[in-house]
Parts: sequence; structure tokens; C-alpha cells
Amino acid sequence: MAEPINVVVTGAAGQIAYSLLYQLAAGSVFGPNQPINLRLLDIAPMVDVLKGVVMELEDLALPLVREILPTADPAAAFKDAAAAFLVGAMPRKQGMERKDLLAANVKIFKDQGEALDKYACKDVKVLVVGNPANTNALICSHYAPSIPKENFTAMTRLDQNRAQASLAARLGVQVDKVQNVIIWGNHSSTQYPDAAHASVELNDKVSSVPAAINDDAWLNGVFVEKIQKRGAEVIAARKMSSAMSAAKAAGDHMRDWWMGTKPGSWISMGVVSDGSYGIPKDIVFSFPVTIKNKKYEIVQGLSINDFARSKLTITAKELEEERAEAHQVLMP
Ligand code: NAX
Repeated sequence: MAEPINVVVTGAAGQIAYSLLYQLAAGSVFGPNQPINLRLLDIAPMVDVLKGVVMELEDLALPLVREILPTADPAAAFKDAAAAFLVGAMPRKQGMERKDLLAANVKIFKDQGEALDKYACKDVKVLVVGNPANTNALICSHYAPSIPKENFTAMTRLDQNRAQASLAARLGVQVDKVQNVIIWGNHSSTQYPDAAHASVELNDKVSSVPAAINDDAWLNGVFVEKIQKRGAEVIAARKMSSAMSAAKAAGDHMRDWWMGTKPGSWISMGVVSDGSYGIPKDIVFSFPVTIKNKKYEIVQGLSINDFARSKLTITAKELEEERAEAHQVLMP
């Protein structure tokens, strides 16, 4: 058995963490041979709730879980962290402008970036789930200059999973028969879910998804909008935002980062742009990536038609605006 690694979950008293923690404890993210010390960070008023979460984690009676630390102190939470799920964020309250939400969150992710910089392992893998996830990840990385910026990512895996499930349903196949759908850009309603390079295994033969569906109007219209608005659809029905599926996606994202992607397949992650596909540098943009030895590479050379280009431009512009707003909050 390996030595335990320290895994941080922020927003640990919240609803996504509640589903995520079970996956971590059960070994479905870091593997069945990797013991973990759980560091549960939330804000001070939630510490009593955290105690209940700790009791439940103990009552799971799962052998991979070693120490569990519930805390409101970022220094204690991030000490020697090997992986961090930054789920906790300020929720949007009634009457709150998008700008106010961004301002509140930018401050949280600045503080957590500084704590990661000071206390975490230098190769810590950071996955930001809390919204606005892409810009929060950018800010966090900015305030943790001693950690490579490649180690900060934002979650668009839920959007990818939604897109994959939607295409599989349309094609009448099992969900894992669809591969390589891409989420480009921001985890927001400007994201571009792109099936142009996706493949499907149909009757023992692999075909392209656009050819198999043979309905570009649906792919460019109904499909794109459905994925962009799926989060709102869940909220309208459940009166709460996606949690079980968000936690599963966070587990998928970190597992693939830790273990690598399968040959021939890629996944989407928000990563600091290096200018690939003409996207401005220094925004956290969701790209298709392959992963090996815990390092991702942006998939290169995919064709981008005019329709896709217009969508990429819109979502990149939104991220540049968010970055400008964030800078204004931090350096007025
Ligand atoms: P909850 O409101 O259930 O839980 C959030 C928790 O974070 C609370 O316990 C709160 O006290 C804690 N928190 C707030 N500030 C904190 C801080 N400074 N340090 C540590 N903890 C802090 O929200 P939940 O449904 O779990 O969602 C969490 C975040 O995920 C939200 O920002 C949400 O918008 C975002 N999502 C992101 C998704 C993505 O695909 N990237 C999808 C799902 C979800 O909407």
C-alpha cells in the first residue's frame, strides 16, 4: 500500500462535497490502493455541520480513509496537499449582480491561492468547481506563483458528461459508445459543446457523430442550447443546483488527471490557455486534452469551421471580460 496523500475538499459541508467525499473514500478517484487523508475546509459557521460529515465518513467504514480533518483554517487544510477540490464558493443570492458574485469569489480564490502557495505540495493538482470556475482558477493560480500554472484547472467535465449523454440518447446507444465530444470555453451559458470530432460505436463500427446523426441543424441548435442551459433546467426542477452529477464529474476529472486518459480519447478541462486554436493567452479556457504521467496536453490540429470559430470567440470574450472584472476587484 502507498503512503496516504492529503486531499483537500473545500465547501466540504455543501451538497456537491457530500457526494464527492464518498467517491474519494471508496477509491474511485485515486484508486483502490491509495489511502487518503481528508482535509475538509469550510467557513467557521459550518464547522458543526462538518462534524456531522466527519461522523458519516467514519461510519462508511472504508479502509482507504486515514485521517480526517474538519477545519475553517486554510493553512491547516492545504498543508502538504497533493490534490485539492475547490468546491466552496459564495453562492449567488437574490438581487446579487453577476459582478458582485465575481467580486466575492475572486477574494476567496485569492486567499486560497496564497494558502496553496505557502502550504501545499508544489505538484498539487487543483480542480476548481466553485463558480465562476474558470476565472476562479485563473485567480487562484495567479496568487500561487510557486506552483506551475498547469496545476490549476477548472471543471467543465459535467458539461462534457451532459453532452455525451445527450448524444448517446439521440443515437439510441449506451453512453460509453460516444467519445470525444468537446466543451470549449467557459463553464457558463457561452460554452460551446462541440460534437464535430466526436465518434460513436454503432453496430460494431466506429463512425463520426455528425454523420451518424445527420442533422446539423439539431447539432448546432437544439443540442448546443440544451447543454448550455442544462444546469438551469436542473435548478428549475430540483430547486437546487446539480450536485450528484457535479460530484461525479469532479471525480472523473481528477481521476483522469491522476491516472491518464485512454488511448485515442480525450476529455475537456479548463486550463490556462497557451494560445492554442487562436484563443487569447492567460484565461482559463476549456480545451480537449489528453493526459499521461499526470500531465495534460491540449489536443492539436482539430479543424474549426466558421460556426465553431464564432462560438469560440464569444466564450473567449466573456472570459476576458471576467478577467478584467477580477483584476478591477483585486487591483482597483
Ligand atoms: P453549497 O452551497 O451546497 O455548498 C457550498 C459550500 O461552500 C458551503 O458549505 C459554504 O459554506 C462553503 N464555502 C463558502 N465559502 C467558502 C470558503 N471561503 N471556504 C470554504 N468553503 C466555503 O453549494 P454546492 O451545490 O456544493 O456548489 C458549490 C459550487 O459549485 C457553487 O459555486 C456552484 O455554482 C458550483 N458548481 C459548479 C459546477 C461546474 O460544473 N463547474 C456545476 C455544479 C455547481 O453549480
